[in-house]
Amino acid sequence: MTEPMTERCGYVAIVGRPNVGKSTLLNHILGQKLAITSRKPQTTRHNMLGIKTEGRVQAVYVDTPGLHKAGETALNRYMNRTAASALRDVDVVVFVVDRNRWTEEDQLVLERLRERRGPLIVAVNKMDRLDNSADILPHLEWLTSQLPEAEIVPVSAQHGKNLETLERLVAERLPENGHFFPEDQLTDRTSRFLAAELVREKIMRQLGAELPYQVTVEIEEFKAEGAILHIHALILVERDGQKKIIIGSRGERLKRIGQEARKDMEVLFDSKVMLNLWVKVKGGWSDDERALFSLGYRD
Ligand SMILES: Nc1nc2c(ncn2[C@@H]2O[C@H](COP(=O)(O)OP(=O)(O)O)[C@@H](O)[C@H]2O)c(=O)[nH]1
Ligand SMILES: [Mg+2]
Repeated sequence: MTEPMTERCGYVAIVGRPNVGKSTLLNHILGQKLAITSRKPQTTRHNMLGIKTEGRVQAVYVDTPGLHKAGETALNRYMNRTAASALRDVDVVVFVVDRNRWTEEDQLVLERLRERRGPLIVAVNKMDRLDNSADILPHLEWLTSQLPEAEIVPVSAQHGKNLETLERLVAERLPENGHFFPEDQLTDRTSRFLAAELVREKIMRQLGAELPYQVTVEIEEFKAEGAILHIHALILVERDGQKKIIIGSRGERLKRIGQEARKDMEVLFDSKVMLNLWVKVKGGWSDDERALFSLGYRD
C-alpha cells in the first residue's frame, strides 16, 4: 500500500443565501441526513459541523444559516452573525447558488467573499431543474468574471450529481494537518440537538406561511431503555393560536409531525424510537423558569 504520507484536514464553510440547498448538500456529502432542510428560508439557525473522513483526508464542513438581508429580529441578526463568523476562520469556502437565479442576497454574499482570501469553490446547485443545461453557460462565465480565483462546479445536491468533483476540489485545497476529529465522528452536535432539529424540520415542512419562525423545540428526555430510545420533546410556541395550529384538529397534525420525526430518528440513531411530543406556550414562562427547565428542574 502506497498511500501518501501527509494527512489533510481543515474547515470548509458552506455559505449562500437561504434556500439554495446548503443543508441538502451537506447531507449528501455525508451520506446521512444530519442537517434539516425545507422550502422555507431560515430553516437552519445554527452553524453545525458535518465531518467527512476518507482515508487521510478529513473535511470538516460548517453548515451555516443563509446570509440574508439584515432583518428586524434578534434571531435574524444572530443568524447573520453566525453565517459571517463561519467565513473568517475556515480554510475553504463553498459558495452555493441556485442555478442562474441571482438575487440581491447572492450579491451580498459575493461582496463578502471578494474581501476574503483563500480557496473558494462556487457550487451552482439545482442543475436538475434546468431544462437545458447549456442555458447556464452565460451565467457561469459571468461568475468567473466576478470571482476569477474561484473554481466553479455545477451540481445537484438533491440528486448527488457531480458531488465527487466538488469533494475532490475541496480535498485538494485542505491544508496539511493531522485530523481534528476521530474517524467515526460525524458532527459536533449532540443526539439531543439533532432530535430537536428533526422535530423542528417537520413543523417547518408541514405548516405553511401561517407559522412564524418562533417555534423552538427542547428535548426533555433522551433515554435508552433496552433496545428502545425514549425521546420526549417539548414544542415551545409564542401564542395560544400557534399551539392550536401545531396540534391541528383532533391532534392530527401533531401526530403526523411525530410520526415523521420518529422515522428519521430511527434511521439517524439506528434504533427503535418512542417519541412523545407536546406543545406549550412559552409566553407564560419566565427566563428563569426556562433556564431551570433546561437544567432538568421541573414538576
Ligand atoms: N430540485 C432540487 N432541489 C433542491 C436541490 N438542493 C436543494 N433543493 C431543495 O431546496 C430547498 C432548500 O434546501 P435547503 O438545503 O434547506 O437550503 P438551505 O437553506 O440553503 O440550507 C429544499 O426544498 C430542497 O429540497 C437540488 O439539487 N435540486
Ligand atoms: Mg440550511
